[in-house]
Amino acid sequence: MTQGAFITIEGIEGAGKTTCMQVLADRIEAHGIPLLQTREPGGTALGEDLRELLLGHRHTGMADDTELLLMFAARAEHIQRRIQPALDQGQWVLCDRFTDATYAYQGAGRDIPGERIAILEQWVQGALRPELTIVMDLPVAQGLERAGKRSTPDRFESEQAAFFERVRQGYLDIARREPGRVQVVDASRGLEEVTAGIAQVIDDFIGARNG
Ligand code: T5A
Repeated sequence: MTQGAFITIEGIEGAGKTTCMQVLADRIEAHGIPLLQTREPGGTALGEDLRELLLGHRHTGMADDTELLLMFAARAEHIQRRIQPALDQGQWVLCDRFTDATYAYQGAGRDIPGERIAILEQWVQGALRPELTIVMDLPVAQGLERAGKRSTPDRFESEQAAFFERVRQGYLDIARREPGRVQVVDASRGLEEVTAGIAQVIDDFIGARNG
């Protein structure tokens, strides 16, 4: 059986990832492709518990390495229990954030060297990498304003704007290094334009893959 495609969506807070997940899912499912929609950190019972620890305010000030290792602990569980089995069965997997978020937040944001993250990436993922990653890019102030309107800030959303500037730049650096995998969508536009941009990216991908 052909392996399913692994697709991820990334961006700073309030970029519109959650909103656009449904657009992507609808386009994929319209082609009759079986799809698993999931998110990180999370996606499993254990992963969702780790998400609470990571996003909640109970452990404000946790060590950067602890944060990094908890992200990869959740990811190990997620890959072994859900992502890899789904791909092996030919399902496509659409994931709200994955390891690019670790390079952007723990790497660029918290200044953990990329080489250390790469060791964990290799250990936890083996050869597994997303085939397509959509980075939703917008100015930090605009993203934080949108996120702030939606809910009270979690532990990450309570960071200073300078942190998110580094995270945004971290994503753009990944996109520059890997243009074949990463597509940047201008998320600062109105929802209709953004979703049209997203739809174009996924339609092109489906067309090329099913070729
Ligand atoms: N993290 C995660 C790490 O540090 N390392 C890692 O390895 C991983 C995997 C997860 C946190 O964990 C961190 C990063 C994150 O801080 P999360 O909930 O997945 O948290 O991520 P958030 O960015 O917090 O999710 P948000 O829900 O804030 O952002 P979204 O999903 O990008 O935005 P969305 O769709 O909820 O939209 C926000 C608001 O804006 C509106 C929406 O209606 C909504 O109200 N909106 C728009 N308004 C106008 N125009 C548009 N184009 C709009 N698009 C959306």
